[in-house]
Amino acid sequence: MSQFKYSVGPWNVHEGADAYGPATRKTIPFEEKIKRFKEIGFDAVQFHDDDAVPNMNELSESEIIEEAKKVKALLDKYDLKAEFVAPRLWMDQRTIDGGFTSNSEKDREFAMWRAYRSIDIANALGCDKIVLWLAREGTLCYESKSPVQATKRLIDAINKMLAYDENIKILIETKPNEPIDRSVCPTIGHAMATSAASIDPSRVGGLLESAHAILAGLDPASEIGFAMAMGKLWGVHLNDQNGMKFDQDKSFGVENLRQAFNQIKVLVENDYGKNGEYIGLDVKAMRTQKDEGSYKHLENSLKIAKMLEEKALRFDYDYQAKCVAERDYEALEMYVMELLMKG
Ligand code: 3MF
Ligand code: MG
Repeated sequence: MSQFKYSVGPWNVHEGADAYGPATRKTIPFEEKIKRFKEIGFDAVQFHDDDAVPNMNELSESEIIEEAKKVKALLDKYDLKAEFVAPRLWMDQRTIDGGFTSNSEKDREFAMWRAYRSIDIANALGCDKIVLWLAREGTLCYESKSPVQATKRLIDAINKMLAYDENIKILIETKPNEPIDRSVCPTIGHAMATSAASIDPSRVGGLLESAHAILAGLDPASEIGFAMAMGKLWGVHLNDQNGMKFDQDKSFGVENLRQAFNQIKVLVENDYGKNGEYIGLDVKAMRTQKDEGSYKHLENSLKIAKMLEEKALRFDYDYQAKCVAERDYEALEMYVMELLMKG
């Protein structure tokens, strides 16, 4: 039995389009995805605001809430929870230059409108977490934005959300680049500092994605550990990444097995999930995968995470202490390799 509950987003089952080519798989209807998520063993679903309410820009504020309630009924039907809602501030014409940190006041207002609606949708879905993946909050042309002003604008936007709803929690999902070049909030350390600068640090935390840490040249397990030391790791997106290149969202553990093990180990050791947090698997199938394999990467990632949890539970802390006392880290390292490589 796993100590963890798992979540997934509808975007994790996708058609395979990339920047250089069209879709390779057919679109799967939303309800069918939800049904399969439950069958595969997930406990909760992650939402972008418009995953829950498509065309929300054309709807009134009360219509948006009504639409979100229909999605809540669908989740109830399949006995799934909503983990979080994320305002999708990267698709719209009005967020080309970023939302919260845009140089245009009108665009910043639009971003706030979407952020408030995300909170309304979260309430209708019965969850209290808003994730900010700050996709375009940064620069392509460095001199186009002041890093000081952009950071202050981000804090200001977060403060407005905190003031809008006194129960909502904000999780900053950090990422150093892609689609933006230089992000205003690239690492978990930045998220923690932003939290500390907000009007209610107890309601601003972080979400660490393995691939995003690797893209920043950092170790995902250490990023997780840092946020946990602050009591502010409220979400993770486990996946994998082959070095510092484009964001790959590979199945968890398939590139960096020892690094994956250490992510699970730090989560196990620090009782991640004790306040209802989920392990999210933010993975994507390879573009080459056929339609019938649309969910295999999710099944594989879940299986790998559970196998690594079992290894983490078997970790011999007495032997570790002995190696540490003798400063024999070669022996400790070999022990870890054998733990991972033997059945
Ligand atoms: C991009 C991501 C995003 C976020 C999602 C929810 C589309 O690299 O990781 O996935 O996870 O927006 O926060
Ligand atoms: Mg993610």
